Amino acid sequence: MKTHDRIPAALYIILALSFIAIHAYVHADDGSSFPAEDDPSHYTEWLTDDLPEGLPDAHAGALEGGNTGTVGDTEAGNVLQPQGQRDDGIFNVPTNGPPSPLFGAEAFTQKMLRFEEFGRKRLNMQEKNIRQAPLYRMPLPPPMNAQSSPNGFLLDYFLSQRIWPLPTKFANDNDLNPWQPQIEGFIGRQLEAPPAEGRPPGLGWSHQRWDEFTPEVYFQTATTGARTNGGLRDRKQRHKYKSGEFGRRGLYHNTVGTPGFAGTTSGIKVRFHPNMPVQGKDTLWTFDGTFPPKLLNVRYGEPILMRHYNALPIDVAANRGFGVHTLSTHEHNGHNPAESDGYTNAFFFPGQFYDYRWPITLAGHDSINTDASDRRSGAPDGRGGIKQIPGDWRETMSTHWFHDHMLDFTAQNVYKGDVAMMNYYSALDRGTQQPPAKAGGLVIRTKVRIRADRPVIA
Ligand SMILES: [Cu+2]
Repeated sequence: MKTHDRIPAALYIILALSFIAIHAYVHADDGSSFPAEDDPSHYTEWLTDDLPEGLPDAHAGALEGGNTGTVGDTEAGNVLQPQGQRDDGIFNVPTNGPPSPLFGAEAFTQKMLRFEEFGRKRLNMQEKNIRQAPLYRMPLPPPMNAQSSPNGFLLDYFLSQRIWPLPTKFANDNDLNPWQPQIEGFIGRQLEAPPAEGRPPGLGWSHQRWDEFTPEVYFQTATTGARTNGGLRDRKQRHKYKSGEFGRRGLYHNTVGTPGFAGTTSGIKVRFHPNMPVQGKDTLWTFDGTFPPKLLNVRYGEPILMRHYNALPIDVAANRGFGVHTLSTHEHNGHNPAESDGYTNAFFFPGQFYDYRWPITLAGHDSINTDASDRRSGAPDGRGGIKQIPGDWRETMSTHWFHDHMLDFTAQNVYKGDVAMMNYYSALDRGTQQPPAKAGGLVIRTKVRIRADRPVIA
């Protein structure tokens, strides 16, 4: 007698019902269903044996170009040549070269730059005219040559435009990579309709539960070579250089500490100390390509979209021997769906963008406090109150960062500068940093100002 003959009929019914329930749950939202056979992202069996013969490298196509098309090209551009990186013929990680010169810079002899906010714009996908194409829109400015990044002034103008084309659930392959001619010219062959968005195609890479976590705010940025800050985000700073320590008499009103930088980051060059040299476009790659380093402020329960452009050199060897020009961005420790989380090999090329949609939900969104009745689970509502959200308040997070996650190059690209800070605001922040107006009928105010630019001990 086989085992299943002994299973009572009631159990069959329970099994059948639970299967239907699970099935219904999976299909309740289109984002959770499985990609069909003809979908480019359809799942294949896990492969645990040796890889089949003739399989292209994971990075095939990503490292073409350069003078010789080999790693020798990146070595040639490196300041520290291979022989200078070796000790007695042994390659000593990381460089075994001499320590970096300090150019006479001493500790605590400069003012530290404050983070510069990306700033966010409202995105209302229900808005009446939102689908209307702008009358004029400048495309992503192309670089002068394959070894360059776009002109900074043009790039700033480009980034200040409203988001277009609109973000979509599926990766955008209607529009083409605007740098197609420059890329073709460099690699010496035609590309077959290279898409504008680098997010892989198909249901498997579409934004999960897009209708439920539609982005309400967005910002646009480009990872690009180091350049002088053009003040693109001055008006995006929430303090507007008018309040607190950023206000007229505040410690940070002047961003650099020398004349000409009152209430602006315009003119700030990418360098670590006034004595040190300004970093070149091939030595540092940052968000916007500028200093100060960037900060993103988000609120729980407010899904946000980052349209991330890759404005790095087309020539993979134009990196001074360090870092790779393909990008994949990871929001470190966020509760984000895989397609927006710097997933292995979901990377994008120069000229392309990638829409990262971060739902900014509490862990346990679907299983704990689902009716959002717990006052501790929430976010500032912008009016001094709390907007309650589902999920587990004990999982509330605050200080994050996001960074490049390119397979095999994460360390290099992070060290190269492709990092940004991120603050999560929650119900635990109470929406205000002010102390209670009165404590026991007594108002106590202290005013402490530490002047970092003046030594306390002479
Ligand atoms: Cu990380």
